[in-house]
Amino acid sequence: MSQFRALLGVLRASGGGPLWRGGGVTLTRCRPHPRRECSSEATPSQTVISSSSYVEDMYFAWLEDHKTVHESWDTFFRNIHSSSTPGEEAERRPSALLQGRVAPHSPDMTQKVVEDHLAVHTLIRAYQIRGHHVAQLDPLGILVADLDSFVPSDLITSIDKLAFYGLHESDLDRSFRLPHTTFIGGGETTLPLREVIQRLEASYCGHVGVEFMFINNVAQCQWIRQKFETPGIMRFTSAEKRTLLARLIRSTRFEDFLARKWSSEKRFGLEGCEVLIPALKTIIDSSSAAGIDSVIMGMPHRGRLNVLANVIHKDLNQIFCQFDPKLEAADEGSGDVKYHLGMYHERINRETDKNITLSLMANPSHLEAVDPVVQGKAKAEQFYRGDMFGKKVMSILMHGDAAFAGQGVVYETFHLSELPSYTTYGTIHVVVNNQIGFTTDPRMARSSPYPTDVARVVNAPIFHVNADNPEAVMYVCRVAAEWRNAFNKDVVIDLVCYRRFGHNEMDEPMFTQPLMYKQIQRQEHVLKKYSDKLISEGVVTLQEFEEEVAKYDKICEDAYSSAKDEKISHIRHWLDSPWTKGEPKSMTCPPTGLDEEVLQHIGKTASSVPVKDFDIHPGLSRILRSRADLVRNGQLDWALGEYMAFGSLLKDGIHVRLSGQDVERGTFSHRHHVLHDQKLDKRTYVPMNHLWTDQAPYTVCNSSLSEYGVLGFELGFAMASPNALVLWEAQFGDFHNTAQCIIDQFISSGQAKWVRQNGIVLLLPHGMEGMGPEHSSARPERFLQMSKDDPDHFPEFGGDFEVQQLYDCNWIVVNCSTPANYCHVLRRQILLPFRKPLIIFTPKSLLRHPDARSSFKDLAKGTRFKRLIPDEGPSSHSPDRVRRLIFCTGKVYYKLTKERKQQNLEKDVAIIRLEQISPFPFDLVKAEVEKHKSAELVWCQEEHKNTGYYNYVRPRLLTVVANKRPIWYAGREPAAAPATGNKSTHLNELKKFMDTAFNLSGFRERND
Ligand SMILES: Cc1ncc(C[n+]2csc(CCOP(=O)(O)OP(=O)(O)O)c2C)c(N)n1
Ligand SMILES: [Mg+2]
Repeated sequence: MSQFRALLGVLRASGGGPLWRGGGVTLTRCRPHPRRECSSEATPSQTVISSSSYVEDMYFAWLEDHKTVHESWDTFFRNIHSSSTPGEEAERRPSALLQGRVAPHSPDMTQKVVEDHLAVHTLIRAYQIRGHHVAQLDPLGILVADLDSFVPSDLITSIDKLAFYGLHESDLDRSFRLPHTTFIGGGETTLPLREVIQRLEASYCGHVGVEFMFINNVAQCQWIRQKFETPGIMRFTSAEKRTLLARLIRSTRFEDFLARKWSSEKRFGLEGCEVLIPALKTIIDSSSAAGIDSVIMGMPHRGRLNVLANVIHKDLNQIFCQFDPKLEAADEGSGDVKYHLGMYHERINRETDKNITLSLMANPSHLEAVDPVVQGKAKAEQFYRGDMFGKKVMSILMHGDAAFAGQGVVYETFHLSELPSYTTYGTIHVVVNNQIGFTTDPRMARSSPYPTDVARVVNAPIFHVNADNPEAVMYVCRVAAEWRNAFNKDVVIDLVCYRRFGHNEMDEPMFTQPLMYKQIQRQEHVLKKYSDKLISEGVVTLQEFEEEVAKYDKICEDAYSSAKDEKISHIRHWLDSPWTKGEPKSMTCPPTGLDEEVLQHIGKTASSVPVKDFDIHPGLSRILRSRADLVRNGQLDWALGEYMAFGSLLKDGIHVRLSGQDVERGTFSHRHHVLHDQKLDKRTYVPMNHLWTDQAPYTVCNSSLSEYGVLGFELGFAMASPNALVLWEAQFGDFHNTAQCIIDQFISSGQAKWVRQNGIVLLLPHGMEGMGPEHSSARPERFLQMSKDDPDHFPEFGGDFEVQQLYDCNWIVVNCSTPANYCHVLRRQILLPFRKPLIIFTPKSLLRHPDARSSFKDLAKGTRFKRLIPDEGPSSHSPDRVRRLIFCTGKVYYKLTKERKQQNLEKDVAIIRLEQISPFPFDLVKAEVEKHKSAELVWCQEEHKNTGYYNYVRPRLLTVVANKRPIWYAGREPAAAPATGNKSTHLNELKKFMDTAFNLSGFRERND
């Protein structure tokens, strides 16, 4: 690096001026286009030779048409030609001829000029590609932001490096024509090599490192080059500088204030990256100017309070009162307000005088988990507002350097960025790159040069910037906002900064980073540096600066005084996206049945191709024909049940969005919601969108192969509006665990922690089909274990118990055994007066099982979801005589009924289906138990004993019978793997537990 700077000193010292003169001819520079504008103006004798390319251009123009150049040029070129022997002209290049350093007709010279130009072009390109590697990015000056002190050999870091290109020191003052792929010339088309290097260095190796040459779109590269290469482009007015200073004051003094008042509190302060606040505000200003009126943000712990205070403009007293240990919570919520709750605020943007809504999403500790959630929420807002290209709504994501590099969900989120049903039309990512993650150095924390390399996969430009240069930061933020507006693509701002204190304010960083922290202690604060700069430039006076500081300090002090009066914390004040729906007006749910005509109409659409000249696959024609047969007979299979639910909700103006891997067709090829023309590529048809003229839109979208990212996205989408049914389907239920963080941190606990309702639906294919340990289990036990209903408490059944219970729970877990019940539960999800996550274990073999069909009657007007399906067969005629009552859920029911029939036990054994497992239908189970007074109570499941539903159901059944009757188990033995991969073992296990289920003396013997 030092050699590089030394060279630049040499370059600058020697100044510009013509590098060579030759042949007694002097040429002056002429702009802009020599062929058209100079030919009649300048003459060879008036012209100083500073540009061989210029003369080349003139020469080619003359060759094409002698009249296009000035007559003196005409004479000049004629003379040269007449002095050459025939045949030589074609060999000769005018620049070689005119330079005069060699004989005008030397082919060697021609070649040299071409080679030197190529070398200079290559050099320019080298800076564009690799300049960021030597940019001065680290404010501390001790680390290299790309983790590599190697200086690329093709950057001119010392005079002898010129030899890399076959150039020599003497070439520094030679002028070269600039390629169209650079803007360093400004208005010049040629520059001396010395100037070329200086300008490249200024553009690419200063406090901004621009990483963009991996982008495979020329127009986008040109756009960026223009933004960073144009001489003098990074200039600011005095007013802009003053605004920047004022924002920096607020950011800095806010942290100082907290540190003074609550010196022993953790706050994950922003010290060392105070510039984040002006950076965000610049992005918001520029975006607002471009028409954005809603910004949805996600961020981690670092600087969160500062962002709430100075970007979102949360009342300071509301923030300060959170530090009071005596503050009482007025409502539910786990109380981790300071670091995790979100915020929503509508205000006027002062710079643009336009309205803007800013929301910061609530987030868990799990770094980066909020990324896809923010994207989903932003997408939903765009969708519902008809903001087709993200011109109104945008998202900003903030990241820590270690988390951005380390967390896989970042990659998953990037991969959604340009998918039609998931794009938010460009996200601005801001990385607070303090070059440390808790106690871990970057070189131990990542294998990539920069923490931002993940963004390269989507061709997002990355602007690395030294955070101690606030103007450079402001500039890249402005460019980032303009980039998003121009191209609707993601962009990354890498704020290379430092962390002045430990991970939190209580941590001692010297334990692990002694040298870095010695330097940090010596490091002058950015506010001091910048205010000194502006004072010395005369932009502000010392007095003005001090007044601005005092003004903000007083704001903080006043808020501090009024915060003392806050005795109660209202978590509802911290909602990131409040719904207008508000509290439920009544705790009831209407029936979820449908008119026969509606069923018929949806059924017909589902079984036809309602568009002309559309060739579908013959196999699909067969499927549609058999659907049509079912509809004619008033019957439903699983796919039709789903169609009825979606179609009827669309009719009522409810947007339905189904997302997940291969959901359009359905993993098991049963759904076929998107028809594909077999003859015309990309011609598709979604019948569900053509049911009624004034229906809501239906979105069905195959997702990228991600669970964490996509489930997070859909959760965010579902947050935006209560009037939408948003479903995520796992390819197989067991894959949900790669999205476990979203399930644990948001879905199961989100409402409890953040007072935020969400009606997302998870469809998890589940069932033991002898297919082996993979793909068999959606792990019902995990969902049930996290259900919050008390196993030991027998509830009171007042009011509408079903709805009240749903209101009180954290999520609903169901396993439907019939298509009609599946349809009902989906409809109930929307007809409920509140929103609650719904987990549905969906079948595989039942999709086509002839017994697993429903009749239109099961969906008729007045019908509703059955939480429990009693036995309506022979056993129901004399329940007193029933000897065994088997409770089960899902597909095992069909195995049980078949076995019971074979064993002729239909009067002796009643089989009850628990369709809603959680919250547990205590009322209905109690009724069944009381009806079958003398029956043994058995829980039967096909899953292993340590998995499935048993551990959830058993204590609740015991509570129902007040522990007075035993609960027996019929199912697979405990096992580590969810299922066997051996077909015969699978069948043996099945036979064994069926025997247990129907051996009516088996449990008695065990009792004896
Ligand atoms: C998924 C996850 N793993 C681990 C942690 C614990 N943790 C909290 S902060 C932190 C370091 C984060 O470093 P970085 O992303 O660079 O942010 P910084 O604190 O430096 O601003 C870690 C490991 C976490 N919060 N989330
Ligand atoms: Mg960090």
